[in-house]
Amino acid sequence: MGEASLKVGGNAPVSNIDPFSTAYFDDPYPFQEELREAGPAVWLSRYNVWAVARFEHVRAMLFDWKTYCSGRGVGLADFAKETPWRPRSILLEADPPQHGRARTILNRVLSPVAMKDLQDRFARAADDLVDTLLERGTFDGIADLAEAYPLSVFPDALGMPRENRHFLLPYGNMVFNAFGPRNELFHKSVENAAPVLDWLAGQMQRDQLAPQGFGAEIHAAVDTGEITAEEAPLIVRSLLTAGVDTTVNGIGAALYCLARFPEQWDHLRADPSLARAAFEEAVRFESPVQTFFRTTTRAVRIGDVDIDEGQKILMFLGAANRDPRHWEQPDQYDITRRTVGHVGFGAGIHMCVGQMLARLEGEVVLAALTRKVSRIEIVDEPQRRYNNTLRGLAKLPIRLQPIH
Ligand code: OVM
Repeated sequence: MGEASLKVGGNAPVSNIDPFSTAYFDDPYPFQEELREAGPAVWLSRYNVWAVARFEHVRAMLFDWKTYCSGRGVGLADFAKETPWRPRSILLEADPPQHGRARTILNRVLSPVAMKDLQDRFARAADDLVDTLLERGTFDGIADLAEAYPLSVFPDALGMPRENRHFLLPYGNMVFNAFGPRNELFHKSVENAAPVLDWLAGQMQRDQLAPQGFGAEIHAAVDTGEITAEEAPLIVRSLLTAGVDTTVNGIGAALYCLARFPEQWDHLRADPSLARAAFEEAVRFESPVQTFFRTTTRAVRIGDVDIDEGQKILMFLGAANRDPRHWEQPDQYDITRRTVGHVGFGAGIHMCVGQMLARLEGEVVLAALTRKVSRIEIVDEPQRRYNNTLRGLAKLPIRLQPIH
């Protein structure tokens, strides 16, 4: 730290902060503050990319897809210069007009109306899980709740067969690491990639998906001519990739917040209608998806910093969500806060297409807890899970105190 004020290459602040290091993951907040304070855009000398960490500029980038494209990848690798490690996503790693065709399908499959049909089933699954966990009393809030819940509802909603669901978490861990540099974290997560990728190749296909579910609905769009038979499996892949680890870390974040800030838990118990707001604030506060890159399609100026065409810019969603230029007391978890506008789900044309599903899952889990639990206690040291993109815990030992 301390180098951020050093100016090289004209008007650009420079920093040697490594946002993909364990020191950063252990406590990102001083680093994020340094990046926000250094300037509207900061040159990251370790990776030769730009960093944007202020809310105003992250938000502007997310809305300006023409200037800040996704088609050259949303990770560190520039697809114009190197071959993607997996076939490019036609949703996440695409620009209009291709992006729009895939997006239209998923907008429909994951629409608010579609979520209504899932509501009762999802709420019942949350109730059942919390009942089981209350009987145990003490358990791991990550494995036994934050992971167990999405795994109990999402694969069924997608229409996956029962076997091989254990591949979902390692696959997600791999992809989200792969948005970062080829560091030790990445190499470790792809060590055993072959069986995972073999499973994935099959699981994307039509004949591997139940006749009812998100997967079947995506493939049905081939019959109507909306998408090609080559595109459908890739759109299913987007759900397999983005549908589990994200919600795991969202629910984990909410649980960790409510366990750490008991006055917020008491407030939620007193007014359970705040369950959705409590989840949303956890997404702002922890920002489970910390960063994504864009690539400039032309020379641009961000604030007073000049940036060339073809440059990678790392958007710090988590830093933007705690920027004191935009948020009052950003480092406080406050379930009554107006969270609208946070960029935890992104913004603009790529804004999380599964956000309604994520919120449904988060809400029913927190609502089930408020109905049955009086106290959430952390009983042992939480352990962080390191990932180049995702922020969350590996372990959260907790004890639930039942009501009565
Ligand atoms: C995709 C994809 C993968 C990872 C994340 C994501 C957060 C999408 O393959 O389309 O969105």
